[in-house]
Order: sequence, then C-alpha cells, then structure tokens
Amino acid sequence: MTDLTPEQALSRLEIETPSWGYGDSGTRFATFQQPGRPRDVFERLDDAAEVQRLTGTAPSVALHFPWDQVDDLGALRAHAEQGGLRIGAVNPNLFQDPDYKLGSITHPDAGVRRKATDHLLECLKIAEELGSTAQSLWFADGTNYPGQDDLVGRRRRLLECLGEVYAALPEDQELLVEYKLFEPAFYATDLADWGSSLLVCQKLGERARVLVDLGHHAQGTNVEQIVALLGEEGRLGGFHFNNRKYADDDLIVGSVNPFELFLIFCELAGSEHPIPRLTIDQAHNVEAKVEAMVLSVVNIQEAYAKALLVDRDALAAAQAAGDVLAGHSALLDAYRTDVRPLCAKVRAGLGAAEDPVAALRASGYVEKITEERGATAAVAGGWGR
Ligand code: RM4
Ligand code: MN
Ligand code: MN
Repeated sequence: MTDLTPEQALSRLEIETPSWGYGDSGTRFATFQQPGRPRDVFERLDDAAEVQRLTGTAPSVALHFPWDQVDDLGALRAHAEQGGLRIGAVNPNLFQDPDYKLGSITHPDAGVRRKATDHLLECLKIAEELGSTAQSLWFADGTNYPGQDDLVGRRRRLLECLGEVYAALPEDQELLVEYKLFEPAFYATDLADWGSSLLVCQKLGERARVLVDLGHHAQGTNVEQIVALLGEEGRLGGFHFNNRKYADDDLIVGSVNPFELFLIFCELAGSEHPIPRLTIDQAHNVEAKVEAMVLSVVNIQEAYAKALLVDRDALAAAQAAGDVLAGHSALLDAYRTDVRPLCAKVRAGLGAAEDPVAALRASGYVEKITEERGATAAVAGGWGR
C-alpha cells in the first residue's frame, strides 16, 4: 500500500495504450474504416501522443508484430520519443499466418513450432532495439474438437518452446503470459485460465508473470480475486484493460461494469507490491478511436482515484470485527465519491487537460488528421492496421 497522497499516487499512474487500438479493427462480419484512421505505425504513435498530451497518463505504447513492423526500428523509436512516448510491451503475433491454423508453439508439426519460436526470439531483439522491457504473449492456440490433438502433448510442446524463449530473454525484459477462456479455439484453449498461465510462469522463472485481460474469463468470474491471488504470489504481470458484456468484447474499459474496475484497483491500491504494467487492449469498431482511448484512460484514472480514497483503517477494523456491512460500506463510500475534480486537478498538474474529452473535441485534432490522412477508404482493411 502506498504512503503517497491520492493526488501524488494518481500523478504517477501510467497507462500503456495499444497501437492496434488506433488502427482498423472489426467483427467477424465487417470492418468499418474511420475517417482519419492512421495509415501506418508512425501515425498510430501520433494518435497515442495526442492521448498522452490530453491525459498526461499514457506515456507508453504497446506494439504488435508484424502489424507494426518497419524497416527502421530506430526511426520508429525516435518518432515515439519525439511525441513524448516510450515503447511499451512488444506483442508477438502468432495467430494470422496460415501456418498457424492448428496452433503456433503447440502445433503438432515441429517446423511450424520452429517458425513460431523464431518469431518470439526475433521479438526479443525488436524489443531491445526499441527500448522495450516486456514481451506480452497471447496465443490463439487450442483445438476445436475432442480428439483433434493430444492435450498433454500440446502442453509439453508449449513449455518446450517457451523454455527456449525464456532462456534467451534479455535481463531487462520480462515475459507476460496472457490466458483466454476461448476464441478462436472453442473446445480446448492451451492457455485457458490464470492457473494454466501461472503454472507455465512458475516453470519458466521469476521474470515470467501472468497477464490478466478483463475480457478473457467466463461470465461471473471474480476477476478481482484473481488479481489478489496472483499479486500475493508475486506473479501479477499486468493487465489488458477493456470491458465486456458477453465475451472478449474489447469495449471501452469501465463502460459496462465500472464497479468491477474499481474493485480491481482496490486490490492494486491495497497491495504491498508495486502497480504492475497497465495496458489497454481494446478494439474500437464503431466508436471514434482517439476519443475512445482518451475516455478509457480517464475511466482508469477515476477507478484508481476512487480506490485510493478507500478508508483502509475503517475497512480493516470492520473486517477484524466481522462487521460485514461496515466493510462493504467502506468500499461503497469511496466508490460513490465524485473524483472528477481530483482527476482534473491531477491532470492539470501534469500539464494535461482538465477535461480531456472536451479538449479533444475542441482541439480540431480529428478534423486535422482526417484532412491529412484522408476520409474513409473504399476497401475494408484488416485488423490492427
Ligand atoms: C486477443 C488478446 C491479445 C490481443 C489480440 C489482438 O484476444 O487479447 O492480447 O493482442 O486479441
Ligand atoms: Mn489481450
Ligand atoms: Mn482479447
């Protein structure tokens, strides 16, 4: 738990935004291109820099490879730094190449596993060049039918490949291992839950930790309890923030279930461990992308602000006395506080906007990028670009 005042703690909050959250994304059915959408990773960084300018709390950008591949990584890094940004986690993409139809690091064919492992190894080098300190791994690997492949065999292949990657992991990088209940595989996902990721991390070593994506659980799962347990084990590597109603909906964080977000931050704010890497992982399919990102950052700021206001002494006293509803009230009192003035003050202190959404709308930024980058293209594009 922090000794800082809520204002000081809030000023230090850092959210990583995802390059792929600025580019095109779609559903299984369609991708609707937006006017002013970035045409390449440099323009995605420009949008991220605008989000940082408005919020003061989004100083790093997670990248996805090969979506964000460029010939000159040095130029990419310099472009980020010119925009006041750092490169955040590197996310290797092992789910779009046709070779990965039946899996990547779990694939029954050793040649495909080699190719997948080589991409992971290449991403270690990419991260070094970009000054990134994390590999954020999500695997689409899984099977659709009972009998399609051997479950134990797949597990062994996964561990063998990740063992090779971990052995090559530079000292200043960590490995974040994400899990997801289902999709794209529907019968058995190889890393389906926090337990299967945690076991992998424990086998690999101390710099391997679990990444929690809020949209990757069964309905009703108590995510804040997962956060508490992983934190206690020292294995909470970070988050992919978003919100969901049904599955991995990738909606704006805090839009559907702000109370869950608050409870997650209560665990983080009350923990003895430092706040882990906080990344947004969203797909803005129909909403304005830059504004959606700004709103996401603001929602996270507000959830954290409320969590920092929890009267911890009152909470502990109520819990020790077995006073169920006094403990519950300690949380509700904080949750019901209007923290918008506090967040506005903190942002102003950071040189950002008191009201970032209003400031974005007034700034003409979206009109400017629409003018520069062109309006909607006629042909629908792919994901992440
Ligand atoms: C997955 C998962 C990954 C993200 C991709 C785009 O569902 O959340 O973290 O990189 O989507
Ligand atoms: Mn994710
Ligand atoms: Mn996801």
